This record gives sequence, C-alpha cells and structure tokens, in this order.
Amino acid sequence: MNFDVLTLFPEMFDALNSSIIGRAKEKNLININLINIRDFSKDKHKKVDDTPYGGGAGMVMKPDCVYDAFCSIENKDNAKVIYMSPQGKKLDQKKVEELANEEHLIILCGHYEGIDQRVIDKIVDEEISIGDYVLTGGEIPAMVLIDSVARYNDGVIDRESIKEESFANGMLEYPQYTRPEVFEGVRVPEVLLSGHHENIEKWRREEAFRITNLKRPDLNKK
Ligand code: 4GX
Repeated sequence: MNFDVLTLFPEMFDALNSSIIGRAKEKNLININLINIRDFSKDKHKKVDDTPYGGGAGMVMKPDCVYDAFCSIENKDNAKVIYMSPQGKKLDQKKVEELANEEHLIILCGHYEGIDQRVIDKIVDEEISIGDYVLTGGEIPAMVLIDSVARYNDGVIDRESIKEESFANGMLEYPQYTRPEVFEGVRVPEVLLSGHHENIEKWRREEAFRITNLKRPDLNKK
C-alpha cells in the first residue's frame, strides 16, 4: 500500500521508522513518500504561508504551494486524498478498515490556521479528524491514520486475524500476563497456568465482556 504525505514538516514522520511500521517499510509492505510543501514555494524566501484575508490572527498555508506539491505526485488517478482536520469525520476502526482497502492514500497535513479553502475544495476527497481536540498541525493525526491503516496490510503484524482483535469485534481486549508467576505478591490468574485451552478461552471471553462493560459500556451497547 502507498501513502503520499504532503507536509511542511517531513522530519516529524521519522517516528514511523521505528517498531512495527519501521519494519513494514523495510520489507516494502507499505511505502510512505513524504513531500515537503516548502519545496514548491516560488518565493525567494521559501514562503509557504500568508496572513488571512479579512484579518485575524495566525497564518494560512498558500494554495499554490500545496497544489503544486500535490501535482508532483505521480500515478494518482486511483488515489484517495485525505485532509486531516478537526472538522472531518471522526476516525474509528470501521473507517480504518475501509481505508485499508485503498491501494493509494494521499494525506494532506495543515499547520498554523489551516490551508486556503480553495485548494482543499479542489483536491480533497475526504476530511478526517482523530478526535475532538485541537493540535498544532495535521502531522500527528496523519501518523495515527497511517499506523492504524498500515496494520491491516498483509505481513505487517504477526497475528492470526486482525479481525478478531479489540474494536473489530466491538469489544475491548482481555488482560494479558507474562512471567513471573508472582509479581509483588500478586499471582497470575490460575486458569492461565492450567493448560486447559477451553477454560482459558472462556475466561478470556468473559473478561473481555466484563472489562468492556466496566470501561466502555457504550461499545457493548453497539
Ligand atoms: N484531527 N489539526 C489541522 C490545521 C487546521 C486549522 C483549522 C482546519 C482548520 C486535527 C485533529 C487537528 C490541527 C490538524 C489544526 N485545519 N486534525 N490543523 N484533531 O487538530 O485531525
């Protein structure tokens, strides 16, 4: 799967070179191409933003730089273009699954007070928010989106079926334990040491249900 990211801060995406996503990139299971919008400034000072028409605080990203950066992307006829914004549809696991069926995502990250509306209207297919809070830019939301979507690509995570996990089945996960058997005087639940796989499955199902009811009763209602 291919991700193109349009951003003023490509170095922020170094965070995706570690751990599972880093390994997925090395194995070419996913490809993340970072496009620095500043490279498309025509200004001698590499200016990419300007004051808002109508006045007010802050700066707005110029439409021409964003558009030229977008146009530099090759083979984008079948790509879906996403703008990370608090005004977008809230990201959830269902939306993640839907996006994972795409072969090519282009993600636009705004900074400052956002991007000139004309280029958003021209190139964006879908606006997505990662939650109702305000960040300084769309880069961290883009990384949240890439991380959650990349996991669905074959070979990225080593798990029998990603569809069986938390949220995919509408439930939280059961608690996990590892060695030692006794930690600070607290024993691992006895059933997990029994080797009785049916009992273990049953215990885990019940715990998942209990914990979902306790912590996120809204999920079990769904
Ligand atoms: N989920 N941000 C976008 C620029 C901006 C400002 C105003 C539109 C209007 C966010 C989020 C988020 C911060 C990204 C502001 N865009 N993105 N940026 N929450 O807070 O996705």
